[in-house]
Amino acid sequence: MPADTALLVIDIQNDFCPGGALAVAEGDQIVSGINALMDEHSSVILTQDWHPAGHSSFASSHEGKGPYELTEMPYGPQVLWPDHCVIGSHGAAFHPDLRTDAAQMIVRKGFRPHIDSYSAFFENDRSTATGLHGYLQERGIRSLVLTGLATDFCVAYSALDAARLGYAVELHESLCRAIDLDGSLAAAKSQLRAAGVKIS
Ligand code: VGL
Ligand code: ZN
Repeated sequence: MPADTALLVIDIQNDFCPGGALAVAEGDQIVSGINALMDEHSSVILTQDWHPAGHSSFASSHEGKGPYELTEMPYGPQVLWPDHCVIGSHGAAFHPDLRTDAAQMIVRKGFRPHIDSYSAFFENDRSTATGLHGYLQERGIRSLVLTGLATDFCVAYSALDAARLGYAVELHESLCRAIDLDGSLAAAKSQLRAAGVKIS
């Protein structure tokens, strides 16, 4: 891979794998393929969903609401999730087989109590930056390969932001797995295609 291409690995954490709090079906089955892909990239970046206890994206923080219901946040509609990826917990840790040693940068997101963050670039208010764009610019990265969990949430939001910021974006669908809530996977894929993201 050219030196201006980076591999961005989204949220390969215990809570998104079978047995975890917000398990994505087959989430663990992509780990070895992602590890192998790391060998082809000179720049590897991981993201880690990283929420304080009582986070506003947790259904348990909203009386009368259950997981996977929608609520209205000051920044717009927000899906409510089971408690997951609580800072420092086993669920927030990377899957034990992920080659974290190969990563040069780990971006943590969702740590502000009142804003969720799906994208590796911007929180769900769409304006609070994580700092990843500045990091990539300073390293001269212009093209991104995305893999990880979940295809229709954190991977899709990251890919859409990356495309909007001007990166060439390729998403390896076989190295992603989806939550697929009420057609969210099909909706995400059509948005990704419309944004010029290459789905391979
Ligand atoms: C994610 C829901 C809540 C993801 C993170 O990684 O796709 N989904 N937090
Ligand atoms: Zn989360």
